Amino acid sequence: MIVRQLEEAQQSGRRIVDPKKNWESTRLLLNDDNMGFSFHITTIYAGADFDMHYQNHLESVYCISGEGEVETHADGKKYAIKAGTIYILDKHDKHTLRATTEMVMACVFNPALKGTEVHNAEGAYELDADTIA
Ligand code: 9YT
Repeated sequence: MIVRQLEEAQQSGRRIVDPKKNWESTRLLLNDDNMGFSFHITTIYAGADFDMHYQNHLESVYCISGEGEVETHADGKKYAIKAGTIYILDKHDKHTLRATTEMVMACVFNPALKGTEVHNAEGAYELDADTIA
């Protein structure tokens, strides 16, 4: 069994800060744990408004706290996000995330992230990222 503490992970290389300063994410469970998915606690900063398109991954996002909205580009639908909301990008949906307040999210990625990924120009993660040492 593997046991980790968020507070400890936040002090380590598991905490990744978005170079564009929209979010930070502490990656508690990664590819080298061999679970088939990765699990992260992500903070979306208040006022963030940015596009993502996970062409190489499926992602589920559960809101622990905060408020915002997610908009899917294919149909222009907007969904309110508050504590208890989950959105599931089962079609690699291109989307915009907006944070009215700071939002804390639990995020699961399949395939698992390796550790150091940040968004490319399309708002996706490449598959050849480095593993955290
Ligand atoms: C909700 C979302 O995808 N935010 C971007 C960061 C991502 N959750 C991550 O790398 O943990």
